[in-house]
Order: sequence, then structure tokens, then C-alpha cells
Amino acid sequence: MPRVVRVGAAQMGPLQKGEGRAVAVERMIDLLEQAHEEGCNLVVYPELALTTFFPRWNMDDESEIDAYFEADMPNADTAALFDRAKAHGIGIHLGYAEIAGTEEKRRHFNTAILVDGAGETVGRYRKIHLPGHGEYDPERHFQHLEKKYFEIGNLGFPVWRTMGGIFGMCICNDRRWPETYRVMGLQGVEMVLIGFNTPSTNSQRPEEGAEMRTFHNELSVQAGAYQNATWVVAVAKAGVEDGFELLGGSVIVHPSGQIVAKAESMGDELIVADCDLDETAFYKQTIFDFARHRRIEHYGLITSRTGAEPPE
Ligand code: ING
Repeated sequence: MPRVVRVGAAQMGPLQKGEGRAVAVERMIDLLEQAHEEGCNLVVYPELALTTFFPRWNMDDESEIDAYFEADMPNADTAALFDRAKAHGIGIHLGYAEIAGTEEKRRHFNTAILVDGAGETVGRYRKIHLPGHGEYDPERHFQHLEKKYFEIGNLGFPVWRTMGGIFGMCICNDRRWPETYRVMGLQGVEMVLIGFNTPSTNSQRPEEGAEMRTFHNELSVQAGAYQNATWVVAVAKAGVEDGFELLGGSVIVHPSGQIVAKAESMGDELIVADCDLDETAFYKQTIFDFARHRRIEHYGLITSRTGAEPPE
């Protein structure tokens, strides 16, 4: 019996700074209803799906910053979405800014949550590869202050047995780093769920625009899928937020590395694919049979050295 998951990648269009969570949740529920009509078992929403991509703004006031974060998930703002998903028996993934810890020591993470079709929380992931910079940079034509607002994730790259397979998560910039997929690949992952908010241009090289960034997006997720014999679902928040454009191009990628579905718009758009998790087996048992082919005795630098050290 093939283990087919009908996945709905729920790309979202822009969320303006002035738009509250209710706007996002209402649109997410519309996408969920579309997914239900198309028979989806799982819906994947973007990174930071409930608010505008606020790391583009330089803020110093703690309450202004914390207004973008969620202390609980689900919560009063998202309960309707979680309840509707459970009622339809659909699993969901969504990214959000998480406040954790205690009043004395509040911790801030860029987080994703996975919930199964019974409404049970399967697990959480906290973004490890934080891009951008930690202080206001006047040289950039827009800010990318994830290193200012988030701590490095402290949950590693876990995978979970759920919904008939082995699922993992990562977030946005994580998808550019091969280590991300390999750690999950070494745990037998069969589907990696990714949300992203990717500016369409490079804040340090304005001539690097959407075409190159789309190429790098697809290169990264296709390589990650193929080299670890896993499905990858990568879902954008897209479009122009307060004058700043985010890349679209959400994709569903087969373990062969081929793109099987791709969003065409820059707005709210559901793309659907029947993902047979058993189609990972051929690659895991042949070309990427890690146990047979990997030579870890030669890989020491990967975990013993952080930055490149060229020869003298
Ligand atoms: N955004 C971007 C991403 O990794 C980025 C940042 C874009 C880094 C392009 C390097 C190159 O897609 C987030 N939120 O990580």
C-alpha cells in the first residue's frame, strides 16, 4: 500500500506591517478550505506566517519587538485555524516568532510547528542558520535583522514518525546549508517541510534580483532533496510588503530532485501534489545508501572547523 501524502503547499502573499494576525489567519483558513476540497492530508504554510517579515525593520523597543511574537501556539489568534484543520483531519505546518523561557529570561526563536490530522502537536523546530546581521546596517538598502531578534535554535534538526512517514522541518536560510538536510537524512527523513521569507533582491548587491534568487532557492531545495533521498516542500510568503518584495516560487520537490509543483503567482496560492513517501526508498537503497557509501573517517573538518582556513 503506497504511503501517499497529498500535500498542499499554501503560499501566502504579502502581510503589511499594519495588518494584524486576523488577516493572516483568515487567509490561511481560506487556503485550508481549498486544500480540504482538493483532498489534502497536510498543509504547509510559510515562515513567520502570521505577521509581516519584521526583521526588515530596525526596532529597539522591547514591547514593539515582542508584539510580533507568540507566547503559545495555538493561541487565541490561531485557534480557529487549528480547530478547522483538526475538524478536516488535515495536518498543518506553520512558522511563527516564538517567545519561550520565563518572565525573567524571555527567549526569542524563529520557530515552526507541525501538527497532525488529529490536532496533536508532533513537534517544533527553531531556526538554526540565522542570516543577516545583528545591528542596524546603514550600508544595506534594507535591513535583515534576524540575528538581532532571534536566538539560534536549540532543538537541533529532529525528525518525527507521523502521518505515515518520517517528517522533518527547517526554516528559510537553513535550506541553503547541506548540513541541515544531512542531519535529517541520517535519521531517515522522507519529507522536509520548509517555510521561507526571501527578499527578492540582495540587500548588499541590488543587481542580484528575483531571477538569481529563484535559481538559488530551487538549487538549494532540489539538491537537499536529491542528496538525502527525501521530499522537500518549500513554501514562500511572497509579494510586496510595505514596499519590499519577497520571492514567490513555492515548490514541492521529489526525492529525485525534480520539481513536481511550483507556484506561479506572488499571492495566496495552493499548489498540490501526491507525495508517495515510498518513492524515497529506491534512492535510500542505492545511490544514497549512506551506510554503504559514506566515509565519515574523511569528514572530520565538517564538525571540527567552523570557518574556512585556506592553506598558507
Ligand atoms: N531569508 C533569506 C533566505 O535565506 C537570504 C535570507 C536570502 C540569505 C538570500 C542569503 C541569500 O532565504 C531568511 N528569512 O532566511
